[in-house]
Amino acid sequence: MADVVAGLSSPQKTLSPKYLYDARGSALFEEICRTPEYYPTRTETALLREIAADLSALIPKGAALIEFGSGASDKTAIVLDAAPQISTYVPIEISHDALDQAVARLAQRYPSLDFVPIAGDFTGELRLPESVRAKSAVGFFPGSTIGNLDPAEMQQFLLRTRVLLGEDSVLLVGADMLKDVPTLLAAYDDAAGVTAGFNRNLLERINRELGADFDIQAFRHEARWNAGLQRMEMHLVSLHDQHVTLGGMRFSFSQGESLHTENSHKFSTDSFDALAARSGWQIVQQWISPAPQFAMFALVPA
Ligand code: AVJ
Repeated sequence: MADVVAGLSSPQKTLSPKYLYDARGSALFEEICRTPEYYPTRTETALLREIAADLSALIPKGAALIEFGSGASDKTAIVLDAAPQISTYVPIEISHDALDQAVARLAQRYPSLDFVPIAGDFTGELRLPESVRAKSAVGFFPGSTIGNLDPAEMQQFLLRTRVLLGEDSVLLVGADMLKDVPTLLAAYDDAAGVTAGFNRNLLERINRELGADFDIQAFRHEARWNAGLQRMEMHLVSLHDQHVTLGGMRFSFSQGESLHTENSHKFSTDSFDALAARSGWQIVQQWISPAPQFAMFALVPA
């Protein structure tokens, strides 16, 4: 609540993207992945299949695979199939339901794998149990989820992860690459309106959980390319002058004013290399798909 009030009180109204992923939001995101315009998920999945043997070669015998923001663990099986030397899977996920379901499903498919699920926010302070710390750590952070963080948060995440995973670790990070703006705009504003529904669901959630009175239909979804900051942005734009009440407070929106709901940063090999370098890591190997380009970076402590 305090978070939402603070976001609505700033000159550029903002809400944290993590609130997009309630049960309905997660289901809508999966639907986005099936739209023809949203290329990142299918491109990354195809890339992972393509490079699975290369990834396996980087993974030591008996390693623990630690996945950040694992969700439904959809891409994990590609790595587990290619690298049977992995002994332990450590999914870190804030949604208990998603975590339980993913573990139940994978436990059936990989009966000899050890599971050490951690329910928590991957951007927070994390600790691994001793049983996991004794093993070589391979971090897995697919989906270009890193692109949703601000540059300072990306750096903090990578610095903390370096401490968490230790000196002999490898960190595999999926990152969406810079590309022509029309492809990006279409990916974040699909013709069927699924992304628009995903964005508006945030207001429904705030109405339901925090007792606000957003008139959902009075906001339209907008995807914007921010060239200076090299990121896609999602906004909800007020169609007319209006007020919203929340927690006994009134927030006014003028016509055309936007509520900024998400950033998805896009990378070049140079920008990702610079991010790694200022965060205690270095790129040891990288794989980039054909256009629309999506990359997998293998990092080791610098
Ligand atoms: C799952 C956070 C990586 O930023 O591309 C998709 C979320 N937002 N369409 C992304 C999203 C709008 C997605 N991530």
